[in-house]
Amino acid sequence: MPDYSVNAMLFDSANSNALQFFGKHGYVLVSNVFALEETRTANTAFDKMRHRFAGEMSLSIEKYDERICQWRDLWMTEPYFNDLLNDERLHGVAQAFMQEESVQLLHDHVIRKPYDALNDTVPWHQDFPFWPVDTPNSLSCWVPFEDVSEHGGCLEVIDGSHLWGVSPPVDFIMDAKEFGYREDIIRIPAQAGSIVILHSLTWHRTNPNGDVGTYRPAYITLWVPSHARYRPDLAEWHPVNEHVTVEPGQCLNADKFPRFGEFNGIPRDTDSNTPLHEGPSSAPGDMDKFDMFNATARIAYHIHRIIGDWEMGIPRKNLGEYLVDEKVREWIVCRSFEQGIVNKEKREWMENLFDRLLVNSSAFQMHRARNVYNDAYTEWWLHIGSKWVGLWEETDGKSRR
Ligand SMILES: O=C(O)CCC(=O)C(=O)O
Repeated sequence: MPDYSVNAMLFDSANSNALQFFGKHGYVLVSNVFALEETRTANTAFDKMRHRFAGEMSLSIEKYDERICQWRDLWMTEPYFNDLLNDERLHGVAQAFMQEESVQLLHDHVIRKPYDALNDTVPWHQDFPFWPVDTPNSLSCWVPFEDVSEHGGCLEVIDGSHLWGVSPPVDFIMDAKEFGYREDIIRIPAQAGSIVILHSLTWHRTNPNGDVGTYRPAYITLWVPSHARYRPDLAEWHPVNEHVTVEPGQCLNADKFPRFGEFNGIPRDTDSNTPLHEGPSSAPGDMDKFDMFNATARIAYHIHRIIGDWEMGIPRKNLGEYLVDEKVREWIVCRSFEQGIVNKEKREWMENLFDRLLVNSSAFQMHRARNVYNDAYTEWWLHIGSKWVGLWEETDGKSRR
């Protein structure tokens, strides 16, 4: 007996039954929104983009797919995705289920789970706590470009959990949330071209894709009401902040956060009865901690200290700048051997880890693409970073910055 049930409710539009279902369960599946031919065209556009990005990073597509599985802000650079975003069938659904006259895109992304490449669990989480806005009356639309079976890495939700309120953002790498056995876990298999709508407070995850020969590309758009107010303090780490040109408390700028529907321009709070969270438990400057929100900056800080630049007051570089530098790599290896942080037999493992970290940081810098599972970052912290931090704490009494 599986420890989940399988969703069997399909709706053919955002009709009143579908709205009622969404209000009760926090998710809904609207089928056949896009024709099969359209999803094939979408997949082809997406594949071309992946190949182009791999080429720009001088990687074979196989090597690229081993390390990269998430791409964001596609509408900004890829005409096909811009057309898709502007398709009324997509933003109209967001508008209908949010019951808002006007909605705004927070960002878009594709997550791909190929059976034979990067394919792991995206842990349980709510989406809203990751977003720098103040309105949990928000949602995401998840559009698979291939059929996704119940074993194919489909979305899995806790039924009705959007009514549980707002929890702090889940740190996927250091503190993944586990619920254990529950009777209300539902998997949502979906056909290519359907849309799964998820309330931004619904607890959800995806499992590894167990279907041989499938890739599970899903186009995900995240939507907030246009009157949502910008709250950078809730998610200072979030990459969308780089596109914001308004002040805290104002509505998001429509040039980078496309808006659909009539809007009077007035910021407003519809959820004043829902207490919000306080952001990640460690602050961005808290360099002795490690979490997924600030992992890149923290690793750059570790390297800054390991190679001695920190002590000499030399400004910190970004992670990619360190990792392309052979001298820096060698210095990290030698110093980590010297201090007994890493065993000398592990040189090859370290080189491989540097390569993986470099691909991840370059993919993000060049194309806003990443490995959603952050495994290289976690490995760095567990086997190198945390040991150096322990050493500094011993020698400093406390870490100086
Ligand atoms: O598509 C996936 O694998 C994960 C999607 C997800 O968790 C999300 O959109 O928040």
